[in-house]
Amino acid sequence: MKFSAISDIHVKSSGDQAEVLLLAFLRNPDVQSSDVIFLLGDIFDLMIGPHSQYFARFQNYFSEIRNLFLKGKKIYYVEGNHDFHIRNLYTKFFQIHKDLDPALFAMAPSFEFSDANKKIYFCHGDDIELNNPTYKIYKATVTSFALRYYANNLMPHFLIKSIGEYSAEKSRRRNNKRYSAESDLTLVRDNFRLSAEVFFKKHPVQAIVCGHSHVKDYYVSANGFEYVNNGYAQHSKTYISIENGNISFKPVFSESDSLL
Ligand SMILES: [Mn+2]
Repeated sequence: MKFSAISDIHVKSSGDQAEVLLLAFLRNPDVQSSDVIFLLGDIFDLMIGPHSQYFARFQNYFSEIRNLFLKGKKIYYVEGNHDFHIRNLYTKFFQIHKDLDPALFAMAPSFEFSDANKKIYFCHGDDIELNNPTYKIYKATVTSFALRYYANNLMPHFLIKSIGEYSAEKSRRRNNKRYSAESDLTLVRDNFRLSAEVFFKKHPVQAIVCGHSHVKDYYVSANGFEYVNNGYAQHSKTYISIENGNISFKPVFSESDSLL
């Protein structure tokens, strides 16, 4: 089997560089030849709740996934911490596009596949991350029943849009800082390797595929599993490809794209 996975693209608005990357990923012939295409969270920044406005704001994305579903391609989505409470958005999407098969789309906190004698675990990465107590409080709050209800039923779209623009500016500053210090990356990378080790003890698999850390990494554990993270997609400009159990990073853009 063949899987393609990407996360942490952080598309803020249609026409930005992140959207260019997301569309190039979805249009990539190698990605399109996968059995399953995984979107592992933080694809959008922000996308919260089932607001129909997203269909217009991210028209290119929704028409691209429509094309993929028309071709019978499967897309499996794991919500991140910048795109969540969006299950009902996809329910609406399939209500609008009655010619598409909703069984081609799945959403879950994680997915597990067995192929080529390997059990492969796909997630966003925040659920396995250790040593981040403030994040855990944030995550528990945003996924609480009350906020889920608010996001699905009451939260106005304009509020999410303005929160998105504010937090985009904050995370831009944070990322600039993050990428200026090499030692910071090593700490985050090692914490995720450790998190993968701890996860593996409770839940043994042969490969853990995730994102969230924004630190690209491929690590083979002495305990006999692989951990792979594609990092911040706008920096890595790659995606994770798993073909017959073999994991590699592949470039999102083909050479013909760069000639455009
Ligand atoms: Mn994240």
